[in-house]
Amino acid sequence: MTGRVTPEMMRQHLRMYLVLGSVNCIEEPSRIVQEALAGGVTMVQFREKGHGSLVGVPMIQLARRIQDQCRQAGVPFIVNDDVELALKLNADGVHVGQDDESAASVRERIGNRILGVSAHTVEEARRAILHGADYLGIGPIYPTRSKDDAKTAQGPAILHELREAGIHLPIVGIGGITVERVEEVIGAGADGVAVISAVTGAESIREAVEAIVDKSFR
Ligand code: 3NM
Repeated sequence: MTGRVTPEMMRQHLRMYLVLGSVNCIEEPSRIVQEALAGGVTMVQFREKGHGSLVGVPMIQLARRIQDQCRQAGVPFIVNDDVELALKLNADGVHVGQDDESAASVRERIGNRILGVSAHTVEEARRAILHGADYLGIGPIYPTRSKDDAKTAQGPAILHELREAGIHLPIVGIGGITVERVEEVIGAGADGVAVISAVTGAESIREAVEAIVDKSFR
């Protein structure tokens, strides 16, 4: 593998970041991924979490299917909170939260693969950067129903606060982001938006992605 992803490349990958697992999908997840890729999704995170989520072989099979789709589309495939799975699949990266394995330890294990870290405060953001994060996931920006243990929504002000505190690492906003809210999130300092329900619950997956991509250009 070549070196670490550059901040410029990372910002492009973050523009329209689709996060999903089987529990977020009312239809076949790989069909949602296919339509989303056709609409211009720039990165995909496999997040198989929550009540009723797959484990074992079915979980790995789904991950592989989505990874193949991403590979064909030339879009990075990131695994949420499962370094072992990411290494087994040779995924493009890993995303971890504050309650998961420490970012420093994940960085050591994944080499130059992309490392995303969820942060909620300036202090957490600074620590994640020291530990080798390539991007920060900041949320929830708005109230969300897609994460059981989500914290209180912080509003877009947290993005301003981080930028004003001198945090220049690429940032993606997450939590309750809809097509209508994309401009506010980008305007507050995010490089892109990470969404689950705005895409997985859309009547037309492809059109929802196209609308978000359209608005996430600065
Ligand atoms: N992480 P939706 S909020 C996976 O705050 C996730 O870190 C969050 O789903 C965080 O786009 C969230 O449907 C759920 O609100 C995002």
